[in-house]
Amino acid sequence: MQKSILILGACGQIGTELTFALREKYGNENVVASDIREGNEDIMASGPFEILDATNYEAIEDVVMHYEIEEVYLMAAMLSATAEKFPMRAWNLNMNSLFNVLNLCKEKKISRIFWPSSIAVFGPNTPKKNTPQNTIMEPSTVYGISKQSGERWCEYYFKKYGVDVRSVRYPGLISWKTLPGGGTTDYAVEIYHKALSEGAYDCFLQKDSMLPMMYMEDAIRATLNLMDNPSENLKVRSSYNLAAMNFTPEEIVRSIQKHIPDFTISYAPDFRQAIADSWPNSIDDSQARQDWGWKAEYDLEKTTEEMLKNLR
Ligand code: AKB
Repeated sequence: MQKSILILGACGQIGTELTFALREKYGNENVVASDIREGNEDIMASGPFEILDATNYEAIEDVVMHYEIEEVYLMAAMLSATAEKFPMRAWNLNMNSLFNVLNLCKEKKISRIFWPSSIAVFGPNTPKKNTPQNTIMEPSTVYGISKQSGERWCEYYFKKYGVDVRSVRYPGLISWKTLPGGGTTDYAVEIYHKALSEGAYDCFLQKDSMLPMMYMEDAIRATLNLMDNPSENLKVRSSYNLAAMNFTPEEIVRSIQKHIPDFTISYAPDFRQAIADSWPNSIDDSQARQDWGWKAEYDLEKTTEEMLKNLR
């Protein structure tokens, strides 16, 4: 099937791999990558690339019209740790970029949107274990507040204007192609880099902080799968819970030590500990399994093998 796609925030951790996957699926020339600044050279060289500010409605509209874009993936966002330092900038980027694409779809200039939400929509009063799809959501972080508001707006635009917006609540994502930036779950990527380069890592979370995580290949498969499903299958238009594995820093260390026995860890929790403490330990993703057949393939051991093999 031929379609024309725009990715906003294509040079970030998820955007990079999503761009490669979409170009493979739909053809390089049909997938326009964009970001606020130049980034990954392969992304800029392998297909159309535009410098684009996701908060600028007119600029996005120009690109949409020029390339006759049908689908937009909005991956530009400020993540949890950075957002705590720049609350207003985070709110401006995370919300205005979403309104821009929702309004483009409302005005029938595009026909479908993917927008990522996060486990950050949950807060300290949410049940921590097997967090259900529908539950108490009182996020205590700037990023979480923006994602929860975004979910409400997505559902509103779907119900009120028929905007076909689809979303998942990503857990922490582990990948080797591009480093994450500004998140609380970033430690689970940094730790592999440091294990190989220095044989030691100083972790900013305490050893028993359990968080939901996912290997990038699963996350990309989930995203493409959700976007491929017929609209009538999708019962949730806020955002779907998505799960793969849950682990603590101590557990990821043990998994790495199976390959690098001398690897050592020290713990120096900082302000990100409070963010991690407010998030679930594990997620119930049965609604996604039921509606569109979601199932994760990577557990911690398989993720560790892939990360070390590819980073080496
Ligand atoms: C973060 O740590 O901020 C992100 C997320 C869980 O959405 N990785």
